[in-house]
Amino acid sequence: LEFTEEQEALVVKSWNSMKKNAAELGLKFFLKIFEIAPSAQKLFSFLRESSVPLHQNPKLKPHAMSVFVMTCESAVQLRKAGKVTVRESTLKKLGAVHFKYGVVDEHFEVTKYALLETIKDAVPEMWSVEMKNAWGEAYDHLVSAIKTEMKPTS
Ligand code: HEM
Ligand code: ISQ
Repeated sequence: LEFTEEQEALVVKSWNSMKKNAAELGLKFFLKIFEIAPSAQKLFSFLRESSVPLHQNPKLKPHAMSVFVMTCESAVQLRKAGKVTVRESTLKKLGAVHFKYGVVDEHFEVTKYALLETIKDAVPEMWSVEMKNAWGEAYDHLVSAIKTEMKPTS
């Protein structure tokens, strides 16, 4: 099953419309994850070690945005190359970090759900089953690429 130009367009179009509100979007994304899986909050060192409330944490927005940006980039790569083509070194780093911090399959599932809900709330007028599936597929491919590198560094 290939990733179509239409699917790529749905992802890119919605991201272009959402990114103006990056700060709000990032906070909502995090809050949705922690609403479903409160214990996931403990995984993030910059939240554990912080004395300011969640919404004032300076690392929150850039971190949350990296998930949106990388998923959007994966949609482009899937259409162009039929697979996720994140740089080898980036993928190794991502795999190692997520392994080290104890991220498991359930976290990836909750995060997928939260990502899709956040997009739905951000661009309700654009939202459709096709858009949901396009973002979902791009996310799934990115996650399986990260998972292949989730092992201890020797
Ligand atoms: C760190 C992206 C899924 C938890 C990171 C970093 C990136 C990233 C870019 C920073 C890595 C670095 O330090 O260089 C992604 C992407 C994901 C994903 C693209 C899925 C497509 C998840 C999930 C969880 C998670 C499902 C758990 C709910 C973490 C944690 C860190 C991290 C705990 C380390 C944060 C710290 O420095 O304390 N992720 N992530 N990630 N991610 Fe993810
Ligand atoms: C996963 N990895 C890093 C940062 C994140 C921010 C929000 C939601 C998920 C994340």
